[in-house]
Amino acid sequence: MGRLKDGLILLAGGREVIRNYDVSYVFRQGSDFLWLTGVEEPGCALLLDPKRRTSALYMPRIDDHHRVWEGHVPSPAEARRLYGVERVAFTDELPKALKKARSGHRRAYANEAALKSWGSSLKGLKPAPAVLTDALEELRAVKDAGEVALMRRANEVSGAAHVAVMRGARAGMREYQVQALFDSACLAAGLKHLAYPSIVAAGDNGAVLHYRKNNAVLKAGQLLLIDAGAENGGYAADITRTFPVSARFTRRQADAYDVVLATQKALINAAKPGVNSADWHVLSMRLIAEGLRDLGLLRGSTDALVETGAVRLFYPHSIGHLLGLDVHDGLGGSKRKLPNPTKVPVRFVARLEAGMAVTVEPGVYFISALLESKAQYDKHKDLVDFARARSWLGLGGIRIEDDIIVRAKGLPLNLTSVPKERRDIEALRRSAGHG
Ligand SMILES: [Mn+2]
Repeated sequence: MGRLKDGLILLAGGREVIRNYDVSYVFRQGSDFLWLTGVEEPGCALLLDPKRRTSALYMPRIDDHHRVWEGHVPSPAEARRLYGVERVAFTDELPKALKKARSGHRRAYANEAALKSWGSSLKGLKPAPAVLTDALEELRAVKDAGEVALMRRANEVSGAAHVAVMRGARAGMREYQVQALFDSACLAAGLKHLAYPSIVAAGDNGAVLHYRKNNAVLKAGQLLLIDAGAENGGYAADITRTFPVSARFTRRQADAYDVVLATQKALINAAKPGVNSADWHVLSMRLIAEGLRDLGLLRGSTDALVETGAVRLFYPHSIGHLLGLDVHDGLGGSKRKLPNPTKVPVRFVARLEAGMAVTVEPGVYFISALLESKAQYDKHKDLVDFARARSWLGLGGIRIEDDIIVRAKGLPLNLTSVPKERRDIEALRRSAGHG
């Protein structure tokens, strides 16, 4: 309300989506709505009036049929206590309320879903959904102590689940059986929802950035990449680890792993307030370029490897993203947006600030679609040893991802404590009986 004083603010929460017949998809509240209200029920709306400084939550009117099939839904009086909102009413009363509330306002800071449902009651006010989204992005980017506590617990539970996977995964299992180890550990520890569908990728599948099939059989000698996290009160953990299906890394796996790990640690240490996230990403590209040059996969100057995009054949994504109620938590709002000072295309270009939650997730991948492409070969043959790189195909991908909170002074707070040193991972695998 402090940011959007000259308009009426109206947000529609999420609605249930039918999967088939009378079965709905698992409902997840829209993150903006959840951030503002804490309400996890579908079909609600929030009306904020900055002029009169009032807030009202609108909930669907529930009948006995609904109560028979779906069970208890909070009454308006209960909801007022639960969510700390001044007024609670039913959504069918909202058009009438809008008629009253709109007087004296010029703009409607309503989200798209609210404009769709109640736009006719807001006629005459200038709709500004993008301004509302931007304000919320800005507010959500910096976490307060309560949010950090929720994220810390999401990370602790997810971290323990990653350790359970490192102990339990073995050759002969399907990737989805490894997924079951992770998911069940989170549920057993008290977190019912995952932040996103777990990626479990053995061997070559690790080179597919958003691998989703999770149905291949794990084989001895492969690497296993698992990118998975639970959510707590809606707040996500987003953690990736890569480890050998046998107890030990092969020489090549170890060499590539060490490049990623050294890069990841350096990038965590470099996450400070004032750093432009585009520069931070370029630093990750430089470190990976230098590491792969030492392995004979790349050649030429670090500048050239970054500026031509040659390093992107092995590292085609960026260093990280904001994290919060969404696993990819917006871009920090337009006020924080900076010009990109680099020659490299980057999506998230903002100044890092104390209190921001960010993932740090460099990776190295051996992707046949890039390494066997004639166009890529013609473009990068001077800087990439394609013959050598192709001999690494099949190794898959290595990504190491932790979640950090940028701090005003000193190193960031690392919420993730899953083993990532090679010797610790190998010791853990051995102690769990893997050969
Ligand atoms: Mn991530």
